[in-house]
Amino acid sequence: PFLENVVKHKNFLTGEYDTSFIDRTPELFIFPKRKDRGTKMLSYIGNVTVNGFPGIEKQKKPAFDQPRMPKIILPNEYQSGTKQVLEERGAEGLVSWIKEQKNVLLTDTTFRDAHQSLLATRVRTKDLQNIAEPTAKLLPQMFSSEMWGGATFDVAYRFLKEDPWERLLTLRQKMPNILLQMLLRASNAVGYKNYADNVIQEFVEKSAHAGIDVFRIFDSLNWVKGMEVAIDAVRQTGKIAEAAICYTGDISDKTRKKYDLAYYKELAKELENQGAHILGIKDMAGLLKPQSAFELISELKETVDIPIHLHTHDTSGNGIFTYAKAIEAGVDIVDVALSTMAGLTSQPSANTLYYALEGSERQPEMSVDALEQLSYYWEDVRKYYQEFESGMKAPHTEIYQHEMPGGQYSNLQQQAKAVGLGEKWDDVKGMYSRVNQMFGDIVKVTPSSKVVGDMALYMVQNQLDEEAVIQKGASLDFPDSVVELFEGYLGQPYQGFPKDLQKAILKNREAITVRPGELLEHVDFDEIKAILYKDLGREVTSFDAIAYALYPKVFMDYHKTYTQFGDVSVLDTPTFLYGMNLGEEIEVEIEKGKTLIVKLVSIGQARADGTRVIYFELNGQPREVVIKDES
Ligand code: 3PY
Ligand code: ZN
Repeated sequence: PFLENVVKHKNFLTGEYDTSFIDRTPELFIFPKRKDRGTKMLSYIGNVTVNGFPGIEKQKKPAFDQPRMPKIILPNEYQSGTKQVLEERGAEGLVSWIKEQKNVLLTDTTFRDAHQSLLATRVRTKDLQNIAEPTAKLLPQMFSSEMWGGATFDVAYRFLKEDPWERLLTLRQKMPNILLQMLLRASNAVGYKNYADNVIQEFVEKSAHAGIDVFRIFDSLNWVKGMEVAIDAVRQTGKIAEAAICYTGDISDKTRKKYDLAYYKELAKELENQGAHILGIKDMAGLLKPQSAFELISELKETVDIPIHLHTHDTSGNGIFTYAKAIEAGVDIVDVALSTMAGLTSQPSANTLYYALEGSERQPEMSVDALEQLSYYWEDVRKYYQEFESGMKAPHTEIYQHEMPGGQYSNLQQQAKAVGLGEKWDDVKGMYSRVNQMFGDIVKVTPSSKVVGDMALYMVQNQLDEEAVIQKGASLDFPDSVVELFEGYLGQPYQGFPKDLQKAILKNREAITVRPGELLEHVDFDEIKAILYKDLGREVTSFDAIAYALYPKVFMDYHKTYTQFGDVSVLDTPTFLYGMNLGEEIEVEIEKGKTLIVKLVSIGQARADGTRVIYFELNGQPREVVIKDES
């Protein structure tokens, strides 16, 4: 167990160790108490069985089929891919390599944006891990796998009760031939507000070390100043800085002048000068229409020398047509998802694009059979998460009106339900676009999109219109996120804030116009480690410290759950989400080669103190746990 502890230790895995590592790392001598682990796990299962899982209506665990694995025999070795190009030729070499390719390159977003946009980001590491090796072996021509960042980071701690760093380390191991890509919200890291510069630098450095190769960096107001620290930090690691422009508005609508072609060209040039290796076009809501894509990409190809990587969402149903036009105009890389995780608020389907480009010299080089087989797996796994589906069943062209990002749609809908506005969802969507206009037509992407959503909910809830907000501003208590935006703490929007609205919202407060990072004090990571050491009772990794710096409460709640229930990431997803049915027996591999057999025997009556005794068999031995019934 000692060696096992050493090689699994995060500092060891990330190279953060030296000869004193063993002396400084007392937890290497703490061997898991097996009995304890079993009881903790039974407590988790008992608890979900009795009380349900947050966000899922309490119900009997449905019957799910075992996900279908690809029937293609996997080669023993991984075929070398883009990861080796980066390793052998460096960042600039990879850029040259991209430019040499005739075929359009593909990024597979199945592991990140696809489920962020379809399933409220709830896909667990276990379900990614099981298909990671087949994916990397069957699709070695993939440019990258977008598998981290965005909302996945906090959702992992908050709802899935697992460590996102473990996800990265695991997928890195199973996908050694493909570039791993993440979405980084520039100065907002993977959070919802600006952080101190050294938090961004530390986050980037450790993410690169743990396995991220391509950082797609964007600012939620397209404010280049807010992206400088992140771009520089990525360049220093030797990894790829893909600086992205968030596409907003509609360049084909000549009456909307704010975000026109000239605006995008200017931004692209700025980002290239800032040191971007790749230019990302992040069409987070799916607003880029086919002909506009042709125009935009054609013009940008003339404007910059670096490769262009296009990201869209298929909400309108126009995604494939948009990609076809962008590809015709020379776009280098596009984002797709496996077909059963594609379409609607997610990315366009890889399988569909493959066929759409048949006969074209830019058709991606890829086994469509592999795409289909991997899609079967996702078709089955997706059913586990059916309770998190948004209910959207067909293309929504109304996206061109409300302009809500793909990843926000199902989340805002949940938020509306939570405050009792579920029945007023249409009003909320309408208000969303009115708030955008009221804010001066701003870029809407996390976190600015969340502010627009918060304000829309606030206005519908309080029956306010645009005029009332200005008139009654002095007596209104606006949501915190709205105040912070107008204070300048998310940066500066293009052409500034509407002054009268800003005055109404801020009342007597002063707004800032400098980069928030210039005002935020550097975080002392040693101090965080010292604080955490006391609370966690174990060595604190740099990963823990960063997570705590980003969101202290979320991290501590995660830790509390971990102390109570142990490592629940080892449970299969149906059990994790629904618990167990009476008489059911499951196997849980708690570590390689160690399997527990768990049977739920019976659930006792609720007692006077609101608890129930749950009777299990653990490896054939009777075991009881006491659960508080929250109903
Ligand atoms: C995120 O920031 O999580 C996004 O996906 C924005 O589109
Ligand atoms: Zn997206």
